[in-house]
Amino acid sequence: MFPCDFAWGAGTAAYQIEGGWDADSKGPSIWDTFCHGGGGRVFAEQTGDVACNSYELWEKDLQCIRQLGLTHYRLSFSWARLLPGGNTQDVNPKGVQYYNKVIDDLVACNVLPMVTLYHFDLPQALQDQGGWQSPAIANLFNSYAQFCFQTFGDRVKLWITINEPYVCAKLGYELGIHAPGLDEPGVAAYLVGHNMLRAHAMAWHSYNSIYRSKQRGAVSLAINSDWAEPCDPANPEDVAATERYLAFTLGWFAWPVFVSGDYPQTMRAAIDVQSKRLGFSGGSRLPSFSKDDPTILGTADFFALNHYTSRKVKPRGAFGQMLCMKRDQDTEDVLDPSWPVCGVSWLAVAPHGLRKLLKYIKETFNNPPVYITESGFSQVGPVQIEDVERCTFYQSTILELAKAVGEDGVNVRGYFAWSLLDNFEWADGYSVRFGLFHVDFSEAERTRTIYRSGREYAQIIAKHKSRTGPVDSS
Ligand code: GBH
Repeated sequence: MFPCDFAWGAGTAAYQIEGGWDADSKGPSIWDTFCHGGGGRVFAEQTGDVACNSYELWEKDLQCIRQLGLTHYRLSFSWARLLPGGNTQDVNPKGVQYYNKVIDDLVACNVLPMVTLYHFDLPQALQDQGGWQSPAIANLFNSYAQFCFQTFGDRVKLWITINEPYVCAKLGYELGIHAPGLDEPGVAAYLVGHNMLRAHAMAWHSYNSIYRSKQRGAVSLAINSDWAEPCDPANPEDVAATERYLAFTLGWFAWPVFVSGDYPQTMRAAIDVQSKRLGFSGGSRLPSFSKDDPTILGTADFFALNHYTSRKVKPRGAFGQMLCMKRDQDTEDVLDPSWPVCGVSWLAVAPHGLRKLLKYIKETFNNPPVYITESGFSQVGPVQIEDVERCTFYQSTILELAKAVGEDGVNVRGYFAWSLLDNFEWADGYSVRFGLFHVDFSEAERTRTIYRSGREYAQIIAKHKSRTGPVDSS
């Protein structure tokens, strides 16, 4: 039912697991600055200074990966570990050595790496030059990407340029919940998203023209999206609100890359209407692509989807005089009471949404190959190694995935559970656990212990591997 070369993976991100925040000449990133700045922005003032200490304990991670029987492992590179000042004039050999070891070990164990170049942790040196709000960032990112393709692309065949530009832009620049902790509502996030698309596209074009013929890999960006459906499907206002919801999340980045080279019409119209209402006179807050920008359309070799949950949507109405994304989007989302809520407030379990979203992606974006690059379930409060709720989550999610592949004919190429390990869950610190392995953060060894969900995921993988026979490596 799943193709024989289907990727069964799990993912992590550098800042969430590595620690070694200033080890061996690593430069600081915006997350180091954000966490060290205090001010109650991260749960209990926790930091990723040590995290799972994967910088020193990589071999333990490899054991976990092997224990699960993963065919693929998704990790991210810390830009500031490779290039402490953010630019390629100053390469940190110890950083190169670390990722070389990780990649070589994976390949030696027959586990294929998928590498994310950017998972929220901009070098602080580049933030000091304007970061993602400066148009110059696209060139800098492109140089970093080229450096990585050049150095690691002989072994890495699956690349994600930027993880969740939506989250970076909105949580980092609109809401101030993530680093760099800015809140310039209604303006900055659109600019950041724009520069991320320009940066992504430049990196894709570099790969395409310089590296592809030799390295034969594939490059995309990871787009996060919930599934959304109208509260009342018979109410046209709810239907329109749902369309806006999808345009402002999935559409913001998927439309330019997969459909038109530009933002969804629905999104621009909604933003311009609110600008007008509030007498904003600085032109459209959503930037436009110019002929000097790289071509955005067609810059993804597959669709990388991070998917966690679903929403029911209706219009919001009633706002104050504040310009902000929420107002532009003008939607209110509610959870169906039948969907169980897990640890964190935003994550309601509605596995049917994955199947619907995959079908929507197939139909809207011309049947692209899809990797689900994140899917997972969190635990909050007392640790339960027998994490039966998470087991149910993975069982039911993978069942919906099987239907999407088998019945709807969606071209899904792989599934990556989030996450291999309990880790630093951004503003929630260590209070929220997403791992297939429990990590004991109270002791120096950071002991990894498999959860029941990890054991069950390993069984699922083994079952599918045996059904499809060994992967032909020729
Ligand atoms: C992923 O984003 C991240 O890629 C990953 O690093 C992280 O560990 C994982 O989620 C688990 O959280 O703060 O109420 O405004 C998932 C998509 C979108 C989920 C934003 C949380 C925040 C809601 N995220 N959402 S809120």
